[in-house]
Amino acid sequence: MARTEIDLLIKGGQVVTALSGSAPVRGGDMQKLEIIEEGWVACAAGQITAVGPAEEVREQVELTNETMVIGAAGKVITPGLIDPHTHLVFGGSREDEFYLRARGADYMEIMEAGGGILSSVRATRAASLEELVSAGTDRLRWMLEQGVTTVECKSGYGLDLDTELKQLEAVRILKDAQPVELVSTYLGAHAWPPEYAEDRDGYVDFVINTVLPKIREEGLAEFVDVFTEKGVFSVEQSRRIFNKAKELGFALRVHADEMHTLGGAELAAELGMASADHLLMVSEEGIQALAESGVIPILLPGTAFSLRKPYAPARKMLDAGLPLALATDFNPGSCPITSLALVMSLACLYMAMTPEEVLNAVTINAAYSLGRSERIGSLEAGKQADIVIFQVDDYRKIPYYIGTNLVETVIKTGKVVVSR
Ligand code: IZC
Ligand code: ZN
Repeated sequence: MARTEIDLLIKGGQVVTALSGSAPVRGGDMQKLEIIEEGWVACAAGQITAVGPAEEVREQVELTNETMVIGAAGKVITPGLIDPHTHLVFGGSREDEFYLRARGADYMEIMEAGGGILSSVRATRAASLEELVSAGTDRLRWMLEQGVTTVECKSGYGLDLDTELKQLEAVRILKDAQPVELVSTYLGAHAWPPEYAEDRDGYVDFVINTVLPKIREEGLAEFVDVFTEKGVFSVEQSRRIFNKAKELGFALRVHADEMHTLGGAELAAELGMASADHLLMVSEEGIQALAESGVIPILLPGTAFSLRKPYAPARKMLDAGLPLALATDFNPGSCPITSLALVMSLACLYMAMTPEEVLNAVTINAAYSLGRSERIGSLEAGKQADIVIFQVDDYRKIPYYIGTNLVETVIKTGKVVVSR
């Protein structure tokens, strides 16, 4: 057999990956991982060419003078982590509300009093494009240094046309300006803008007739999301927005059943969405509807932690055979957490997920929810070389050492982009 010339070889670590393929892993199968002790990962031109035990990979590859060799003995090698739900780009910050919430103030009450999301809307409207890009660059660096190589980013802090476009334009600039792969989502239906306080259906009309077509025309987002929540967007208002988005060719994600049991999960199943996110308050019927659909439930335990709310019923969903993903929900209000590893620890401790389940959740299932699992989300020949090396010898230590960044090396499309 002809050997492939490679430009990167990672050798001798514990290789840990979802089983091969691009399908999501569901229910009981989320316990399964492929684990290769003292494994090798070979890459060429940004792609993985071989993964396996040393003796197998050695026979398939040819090293040249240019081949970079990284010794990973005593280390864990995983796919690049994927964060499929963030509100990355915003102006200002909300540490003042953090103090209020620490003393017992409720997140939704702060919002209803004109703070919360609307406070970030004011700061984002006031920020220049350059300021949004600069802040986004810093935040993406924090995430990359913690092993995250793909991040979904929502708008939703403009609510008017110009600021929503400015946020999505910032994401477009960031895509080319730094290594993390970004996925854009339009979340105009995130809160009621002050301009439409007395005419809520007028705002829904504005989103449908003005903003969605413009964003489609400019190619500024792949997904459309809605904050479907009591006091925010009703299921009926959400359905109107989603139907139009679908007609225009967007794929869909939804903030579902976060604070109240409203039926967001059922709506996600009805419309064949890519994901239904949060689900702290999902009903039995909602779980059943998701089980009969292809929707990926994305759980965000950092938000439950930060808001001191009950956690989503992960074990019930796994028992129902669902393919769970996990994300940070990084945002300036309910969850200022950039660490996906911390979220993995919280998922283990407070949702009784296992280290195997959380690894599948932040790799292959997260990739699938973003429509990218053919290319990323596992370590296997033919996939993109997005790889993390952790400075521990067993993958179970990743969620176990809570709050410590164990990342040593991050490789994005075959290039070393973090080395600590
Ligand atoms: O800025 O508070 N829940 N949207 C829905 C958020 C939290 C983000 C925020
Ligand atoms: Zn969110």
